[in-house]
Amino acid sequence: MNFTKATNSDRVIFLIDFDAFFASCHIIENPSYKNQKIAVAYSEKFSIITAASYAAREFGVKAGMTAFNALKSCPDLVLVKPNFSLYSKVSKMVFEFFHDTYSKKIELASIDECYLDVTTEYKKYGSVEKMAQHILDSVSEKFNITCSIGISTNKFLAKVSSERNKPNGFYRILPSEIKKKLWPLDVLKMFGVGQKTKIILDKLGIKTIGDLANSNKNTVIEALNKSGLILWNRSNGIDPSELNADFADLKSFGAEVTFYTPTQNIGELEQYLYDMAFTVKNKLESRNLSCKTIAVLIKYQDEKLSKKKTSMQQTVEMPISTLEQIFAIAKNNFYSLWNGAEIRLVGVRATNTSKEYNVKEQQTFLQPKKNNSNIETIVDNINNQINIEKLLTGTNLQIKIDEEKRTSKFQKGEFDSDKRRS
Ligand code: TTP
Ligand code: MG
Ligand code: MG
Repeated sequence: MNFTKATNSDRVIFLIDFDAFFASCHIIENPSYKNQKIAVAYSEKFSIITAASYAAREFGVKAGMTAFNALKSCPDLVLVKPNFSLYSKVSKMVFEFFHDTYSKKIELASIDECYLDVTTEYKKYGSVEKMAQHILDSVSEKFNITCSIGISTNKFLAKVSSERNKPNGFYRILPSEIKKKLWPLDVLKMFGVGQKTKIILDKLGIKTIGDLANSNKNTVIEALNKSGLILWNRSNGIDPSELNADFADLKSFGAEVTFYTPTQNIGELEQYLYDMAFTVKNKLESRNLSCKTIAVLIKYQDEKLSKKKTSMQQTVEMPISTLEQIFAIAKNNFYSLWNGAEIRLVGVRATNTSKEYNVKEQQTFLQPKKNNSNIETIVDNINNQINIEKLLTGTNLQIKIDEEKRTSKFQKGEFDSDKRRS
């Protein structure tokens, strides 16, 4: 195999992933958390840890554990309440810095990961490694958090490399090093190989990435169809995919969360919907925008179900921008969409944004002395448009949520009314 030709080894791609991201964001707000044993979770026994600092990881604390088990292995662990708008603010701020400072070719891959194509830019820094070190130093100096960098000639190899020298380090795989650095790894390390694919590959006697690379291409395609070809190519270091370098991504107004443990707990789901509506509202507010469309996205745990429709959006005639409005429409969409089965991912997104009419501005500008009645009017107008469920003003919202929780058909007797944050 001619790697040089097949992998277009002229490219220099970085995958930058923040270390212990959610936990690290809280250090920005509260510097005394630096190097401390902290984890992000609600302070309830069965709340799931979404991120753990590296200091906490030394005591066995891992994302995906319950707060209860984490405290058992690390009794002085500090649990920090999730703050989704903080995470998206930090992520946006650092990604913008990368875009302005290092490369215009940036693809945002998740809230804490981005690809940078630095094929031409690295020369200014003397070498690829010097540029990587420059990024690590700047992030830590400017933002008081750390990240790690995977470097290679394509996105797949950069992603695999990014996990090899965490935290606060970089790792590079050159095309000539694939045999030594990539092939010994378990196939599970490849993005796109989950337990189901692993079982199929196991049957073919494929355990490592090297096994896959050296197996018969057609046998793998027969077993896994199109994804078989992609995986076989990647195991051989081939990934021609370009960066989806549309910086407009930063201008999208969404938030989503993936659950380590899939959930059908209505209290927990509503809590996340509420937090995400809050993030969306803040994102709109920071650009002084309103929107007309709110979409909700669900991914079910059961793969058969995820093939069914998993997103629902609703467009209203009059632009909206308040938390109550966004949450109410998101909740509407959610209940129209959800079949009660276990959910792996849920997201809320605002589209159809505009500056032309901002409900909040109108309300304070036009009728400053009649705030409340104006809110009621706006809420009523929107209720008439969506015509499914009443939107509520802030005062009534919590009462309504509590009522619904008590009567929900999805409740299944497992809901603990104390679980929801107010
Ligand atoms: P990761 O980058 O996977 O993890 P991390 O940044 O906490 O740790 P590492 O240093 O190993 O990169 O995910 C980024 C954030 O996304 C993480 O801090 C919490 C959140 N997250 C979830 O909410 N659910 C999930 O299933 C995963 C994988 C992450
Ligand atoms: Mg990370
Ligand atoms: Mg990540």
